Amino acid sequence: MSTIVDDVALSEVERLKEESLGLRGGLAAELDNDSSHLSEASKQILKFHGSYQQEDRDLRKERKKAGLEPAYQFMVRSKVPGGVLTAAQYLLHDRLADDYGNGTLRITTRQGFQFHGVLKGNLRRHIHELNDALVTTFGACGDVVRNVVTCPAPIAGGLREEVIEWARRIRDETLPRSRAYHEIWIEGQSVTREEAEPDPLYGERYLPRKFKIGFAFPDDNCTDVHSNDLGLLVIPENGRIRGFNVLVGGGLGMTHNKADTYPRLADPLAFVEPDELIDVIKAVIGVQRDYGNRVNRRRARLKYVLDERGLPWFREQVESYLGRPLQDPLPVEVSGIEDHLGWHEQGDGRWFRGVWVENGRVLDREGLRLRIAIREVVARFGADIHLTTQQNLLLVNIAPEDRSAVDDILRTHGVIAPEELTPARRWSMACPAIPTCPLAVAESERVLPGIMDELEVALSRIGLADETISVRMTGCPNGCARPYTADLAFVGRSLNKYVIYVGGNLEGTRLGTEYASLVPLDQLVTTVRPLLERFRDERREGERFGDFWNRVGVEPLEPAGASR
Ligand code: SRM
Ligand code: SF4
Repeated sequence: MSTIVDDVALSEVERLKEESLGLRGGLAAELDNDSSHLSEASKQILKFHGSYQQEDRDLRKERKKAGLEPAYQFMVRSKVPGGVLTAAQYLLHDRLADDYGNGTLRITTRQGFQFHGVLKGNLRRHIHELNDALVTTFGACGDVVRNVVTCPAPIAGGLREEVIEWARRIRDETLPRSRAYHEIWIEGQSVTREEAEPDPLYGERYLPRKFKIGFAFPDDNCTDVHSNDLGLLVIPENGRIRGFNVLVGGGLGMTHNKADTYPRLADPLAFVEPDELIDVIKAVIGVQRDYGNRVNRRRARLKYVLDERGLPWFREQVESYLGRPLQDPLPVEVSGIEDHLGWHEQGDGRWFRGVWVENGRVLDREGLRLRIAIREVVARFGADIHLTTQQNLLLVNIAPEDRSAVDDILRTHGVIAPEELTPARRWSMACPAIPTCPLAVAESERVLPGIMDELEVALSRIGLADETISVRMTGCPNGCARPYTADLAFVGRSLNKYVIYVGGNLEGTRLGTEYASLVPLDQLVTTVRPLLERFRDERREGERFGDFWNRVGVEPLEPAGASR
């Protein structure tokens, strides 16, 4: 396998991966020692196993002052292709949130569940128990293929089940070959090995960076397919899958003030028939493995290989790895999106109910006992749980006669029905940010509900209460809640200050542009208000907020604090 970089210049993570002997390193031994946290090297390797070392940032100052070490804790992420969990798997997640986590479950923007607040001493048991229920965390994080996303809604004749099977197949085909995960978490060993198992797909250094794969349907891009390194647009024909348009080079992460990092949407590369899909995916991964940047992790995603070398070069490489020419992509693009909330027939006599989960946090708090409600529905009616990439969940396989009982349970526990939400809140998302995310420079999940309260008042006064606008917020520019494809986004810039983006769209086919920077949290809505008013006054019939500002063009404001 050819690598394009000089070994001397490799980033530190590259060395760690190579020396870890198949993702083992010293992790097993460190899990058994008395320390509350891991070494730098083991922290990196742990990511591949689906967990991140974090600290409770709310306690940082106080503990530092008291001369204490940080309040170390771990985030554990389960990898669930298409977000599909059986009732039993969900109930296990629910129990583990209490047994080892902080009592909440976080639905992620890639259809996984995250546990926060797990202590090191509980990590082995936690991950072991998930595996007992056939839920893996292997590859949920790290420089490998991440959770494969696809529409989780069981829509009759919608080919969804078939595509979920494809997502599972891709997971199986792209799981690292190393037995390290099995040894550490399932067998509970502390052994070290002399050598790693050969891994034809990943080699010894795995990929230069995380690699994301997602499916979508032309009329339903509920997964934001263009934000993936490798997007697969299903081409349906007469009730079957004719093939897939392969899109390459999506990714949203960027760093403020580093112009050579930026969000990018995936470009169409080729049309592939179902029987060649796995080979093409492996060829694309192979090119990224061999040509992706292993020196600078900020520039290591596939999108930069594409921009540096061009799509024609990339296509030639994929063809050469594949050993045959690719067909041109079909002229099919995304044209719609669904959030799958509320009641829908499955076509097999049963129903599913999409439940809105504010910023993906399944919790119990005053006025809302969401975890209890979901647990009760799952336990009583055997409902399976499907997670969406908008951080919501679907209660699946409900008998028609049980629908009103399900509604009663949800209502009595304070769960808001989707039709009671304003469209803006219904389509809003925030990343976790503070207190768990070490990269957050500003709040997100904890402040978006308040911002939405303010925005709703403004929208109502302006006469836009029923307007569908996607609003997304993140605590830093990494883009975890996909802010750059939203109609309106607030991206953390520094403590309590945000960059405002406008002009993306609900369908996820366009990036927004920067409108204002360094806007204090308490001025976000007032800063956006003139944009809403002008939209109301000058929009074309049926035009959406993001479409309007994309057509008209935004003139960026001077940064707040600079002379205006
Ligand atoms: Fe993310 C890093 C949370 C989806 C781009 N992301 C992180 C970490 C692990 C912080 C860290 O590295 O220490 C965050 C943990 C926060 C916490 O406390 O839990 C984190 N990312 C999340 C989740 C939970 C956000 C959410 O609101 O659900 C999502 C988990 C998905 C999953 O189940 O796998 C999540 N992250 C995304 C997405 C959206 C997507 O994939 O559709 C993106 C943008 C798309 C992309 O990858 O380009 C995203 N996360 C990043 C980046 C920037 C990567 C880059 O290319 O620059 C980082 C930072 C990094 O990797 O260095 C990051
Ligand atoms: Fe953390 Fe930034 Fe991702 Fe939010 S966007 S979870 S702050 S890395």
